[in-house]
Amino acid sequence: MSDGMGATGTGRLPGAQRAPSPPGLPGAARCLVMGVVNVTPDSFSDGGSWFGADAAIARGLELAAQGADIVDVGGESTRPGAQRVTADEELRRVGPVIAGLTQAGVPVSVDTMRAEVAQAAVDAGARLVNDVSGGLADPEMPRLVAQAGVPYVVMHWRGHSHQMQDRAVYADVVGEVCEELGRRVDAVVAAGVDPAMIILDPGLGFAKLAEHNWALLTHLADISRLGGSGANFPVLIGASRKRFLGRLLAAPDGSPRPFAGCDDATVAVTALAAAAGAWCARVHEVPANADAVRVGEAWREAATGTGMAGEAAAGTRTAGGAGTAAHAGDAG
Ligand code: PMM
Repeated sequence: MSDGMGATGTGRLPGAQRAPSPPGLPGAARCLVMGVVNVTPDSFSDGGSWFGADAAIARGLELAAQGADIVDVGGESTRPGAQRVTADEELRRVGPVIAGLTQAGVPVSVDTMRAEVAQAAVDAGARLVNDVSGGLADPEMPRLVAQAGVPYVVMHWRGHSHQMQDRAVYADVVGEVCEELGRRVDAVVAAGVDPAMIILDPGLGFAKLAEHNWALLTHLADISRLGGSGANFPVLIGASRKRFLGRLLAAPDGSPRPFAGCDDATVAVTALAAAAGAWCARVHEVPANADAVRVGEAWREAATGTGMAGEAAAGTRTAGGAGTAAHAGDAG
């Protein structure tokens, strides 16, 4: 498969040309950081921490102040085995939080599989619909997104939480995820969604075993182009605190590292994904990930001979900032 990096790519990291942000979202001069606020009692990584509108709004404001470009607000846990909540309950959880954050000027996305919730969220000011089912859970969703004219995260998904791990069976995970995402893109475009509004997500941990997640992370350029050489979609990744990191960092007795001990590993994935051209990283803890996307970007630019690092290499910048000629001469 192509690494999608073009003639300047020299194999340092398999990098994609990062697609621009869809209209209405922060620009993407680097990989963006999406901070997570789960207004749920049971999300596996932060369930219960921000359950209540005031706590959730305060957390969203904190994430934005720490450097989150977008704050993703969800009211339904998608952890493996989770049971669904009603639409009314989901709306009750996320509505005031989205309204409070957007009124404070924070760019907000809504993490929902329901058109009804997405509609209310957009009405309250959400700028992005993050649908982990890619329009499969609620057939009304693509039409609603098309009418609302907001960007849309189409994630790879094979079924609701109670059944998804049984479906983590692949002969060629990258090829199959690209093919299945491609079919979702065709379906949502047929429902009226502008392709320029689509963001793709490989759905780490959703009907995926650890080896599937790693394979997908190392093929972001293929996901961006759906395995072909056509359109270059922005790619969002959600590795933060997921079980495959806990398993990687397991204790000698094999017990997985608890999620709260996986933030450093998340930061490492964020840096690598940013270097490989990811458009956005969805994370629970922002500060170190906000640093990591800048490291990843400098790495990518140096590898591809573009941007700040490339200008420094060409001697076109003379003072100030990382990657300048002056900086390059520092002993440190
Ligand atoms: N993961 C979770 C929830 N929402 N949205 C996108 N686009 N991508 C993801 O990988 C994703 C998501 C589950 O994680 P959480 O319960 O810790 O939020």
